[in-house]
Amino acid sequence: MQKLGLPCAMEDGKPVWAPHPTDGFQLGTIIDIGADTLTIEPLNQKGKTILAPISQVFPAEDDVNKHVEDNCSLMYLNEATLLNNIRVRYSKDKIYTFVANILVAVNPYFDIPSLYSPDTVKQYQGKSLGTLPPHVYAVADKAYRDMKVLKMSQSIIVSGESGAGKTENTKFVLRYLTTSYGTGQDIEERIVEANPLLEAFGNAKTVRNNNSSRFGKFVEIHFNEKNTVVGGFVSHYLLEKSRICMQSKEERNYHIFYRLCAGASEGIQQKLHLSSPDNFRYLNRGCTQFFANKDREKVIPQNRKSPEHLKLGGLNDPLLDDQGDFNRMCTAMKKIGLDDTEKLNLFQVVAGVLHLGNIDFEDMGSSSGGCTLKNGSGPTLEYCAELLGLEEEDLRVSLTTRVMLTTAGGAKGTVIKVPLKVEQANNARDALAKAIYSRLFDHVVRRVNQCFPFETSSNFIGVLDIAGFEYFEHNSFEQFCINYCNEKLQQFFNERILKEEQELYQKEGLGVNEVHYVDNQDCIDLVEAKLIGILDILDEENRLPQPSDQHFAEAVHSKHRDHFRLIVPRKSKLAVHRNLRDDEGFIIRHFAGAVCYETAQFVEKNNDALHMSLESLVCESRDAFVRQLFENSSNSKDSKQKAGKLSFISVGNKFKTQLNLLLEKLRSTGSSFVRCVKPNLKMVSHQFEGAQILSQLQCSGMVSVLDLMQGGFPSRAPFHELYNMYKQYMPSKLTRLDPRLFCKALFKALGLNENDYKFGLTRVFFRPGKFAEFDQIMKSDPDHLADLLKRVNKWLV
Ligand code: AOV
Ligand code: MG
Repeated sequence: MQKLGLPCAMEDGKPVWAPHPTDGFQLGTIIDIGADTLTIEPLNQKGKTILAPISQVFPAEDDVNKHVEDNCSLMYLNEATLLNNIRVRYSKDKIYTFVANILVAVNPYFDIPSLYSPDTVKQYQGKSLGTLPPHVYAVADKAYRDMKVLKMSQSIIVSGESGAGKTENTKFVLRYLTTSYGTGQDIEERIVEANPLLEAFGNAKTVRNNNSSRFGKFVEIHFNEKNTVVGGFVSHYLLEKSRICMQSKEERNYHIFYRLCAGASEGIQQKLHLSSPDNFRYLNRGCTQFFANKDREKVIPQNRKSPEHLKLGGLNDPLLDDQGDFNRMCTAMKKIGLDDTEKLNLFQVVAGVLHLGNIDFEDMGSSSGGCTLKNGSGPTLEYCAELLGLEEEDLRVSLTTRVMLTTAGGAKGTVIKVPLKVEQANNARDALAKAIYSRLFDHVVRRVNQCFPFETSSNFIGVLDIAGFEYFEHNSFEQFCINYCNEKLQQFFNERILKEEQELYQKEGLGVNEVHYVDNQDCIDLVEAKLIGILDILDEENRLPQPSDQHFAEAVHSKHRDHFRLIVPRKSKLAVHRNLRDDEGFIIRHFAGAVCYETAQFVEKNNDALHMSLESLVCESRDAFVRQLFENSSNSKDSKQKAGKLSFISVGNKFKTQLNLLLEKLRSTGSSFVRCVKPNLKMVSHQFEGAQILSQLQCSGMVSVLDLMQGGFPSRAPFHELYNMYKQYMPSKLTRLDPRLFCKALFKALGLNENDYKFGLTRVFFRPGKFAEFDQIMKSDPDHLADLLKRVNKWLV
């Protein structure tokens, strides 16, 4: 018996998906229907019942072990059937699944044989979506064909949480396009080989991913008017700077530091005064727990357990092969055309940062309140100065004092040196290290871009590899920026998928009810609006003589007292946040869920400027390379005038500008989406953690897509395609009709239920699951087909 308000597929006795705490969903049957809850008997626990809200129970397919390549050919499109389809496919090592044109990619955590082989690459070239099994190559090829046919640049937006496989899939796309549509010259190789270099400087081991990208990137491959690769361009976003000086437990600094220590030749080691990573403060405070972790030990590949690796000390992570990676990186550097001098320049600055980190301070113990270098910091200071091209004395003074402009006593403009306390000197040292390293990273990207220059380009295919929505126990400025970015990308996704889908229905005259989705413009405004947006409030704080994180948080709350998207930490569901005071954080209701941001350090993290004394120190380095890193910094000019003023370069607003440029670019291209999914937290193969995968699908907006599809017509085929596909099975009388009439006649003859499909102006649209049914009749049932042909004939007479 079917009750009011339930989808027609859900009635007593029929199988349904009911919520399950770890698997996401479990199969069961409805045994009682309440006002807004259902009583369900789980299939594998006869006699037991659970109660579930109606909104969280979904109709199941008749055969739950069946899987489909395009999720839209299922009868019931909902989050439970999507999860199940992905699960069944994953268990057969089929990691890719389409939901209409959106590709879902589950990280297999092992190399699936021949999935990315050169033969596979060849197979996908020139093939329409849907003719071969789902693959990231299919998406890449569609982008290429669209670019060619529509004469329009394309972008592929790859998203997902940390460790979901974004960077790997991005690399597969780049390799696919360059090998398939290049000229066979080394420009293509360079585009691919740029990655090891970027990853050496911008990736690190985190608890979520042993090779986590700590920056976002948009890689464009440019094509000429003949649609062959002519060059490339990389834009990068927001390198995580806090990692340079400090890492969380079991995490590491950027790969390059360890690789240099492990792999550089003895000559270089000596020149750079390097030794084991354990001897450097910036490296030895993260990964300390590693060897105590028994679980991880089990998955260490045998070949990496060699004594050579272990002798490098506790910081050599057995999961990573720093020495081998160093060699691979050097090969890549060579391939993209970096000579030994350039290589050494890079290494020298990296080593300089390491030695800088080892400089320690101690109280002078006098009334002046200042500090000095501990034990004069011995050779450390000397090494650091040498590698960065600085005078030891200048470095010492710049780290322990600050230049101020005094206005006291009317004597305007006297420059004085104020001694720093130990803590302030530590901060100065770390700020210098972060500035140098992030400038170095900018340089690496700039240098990489010089390797594949192009004079003119007709169109490009851009691949966006940027971190997905993040919410941790503690969320800071980095999460705030990345989630803001994801709000913008989500809006773009909605625009492209939801809005354009509805526009298509309209254009084709289908008369489908509009599907409402939540527009997140209000959330974007909350962050980026002029003056009252959180980014501007933060900048305003940064410009105050004495900015404070508390005052900033208060300002955010007071300017947005009744904003639907903004609430005080006290209202959090989590106890850790409920204890925060109003001036210690704020909660934003994002499209993917509420996140509590702790505002400590927001002010500091929002400022990219070095204090004057340090800025002029590096700008006047003896070393041309170091000088060049700081060349176009806005502070270096008229530095005299700025003496004493706290300089400020906004990180948040720079990101906002970059992001808006990126979105402008994306909007001007055709787009495809790849949603990456991380199957489990242990980072192992063949383990499917349903509940947390479900939450990723929800966060990525896939669920609203399914809602739209379920109410609409997710499968569609242009008349001429259907005509070409089936004409071979048809009598000649029928094939003489034009494709549209052909389809009409065929559908009429088949006696298809008119609710299952609609004729648009250029194509047929099918309700969920109905195209697959139709296709099956056409292809696999000769008796039925023969009968059908008779009817078609009759109908045509
Ligand atoms: P991410 O880019 O999404 O995370 P990665 O692309 O770095 O994630 O993938 C993490 C790891 O998963 C890789 O280092 C591989 O070991 C494995 N992996 C991913 N995709 C595949 C695949 N298709 N086949 C085999 N192994 C794979 V982050 O950068 O952390 O957000 O910031
Ligand atoms: Mg990555």
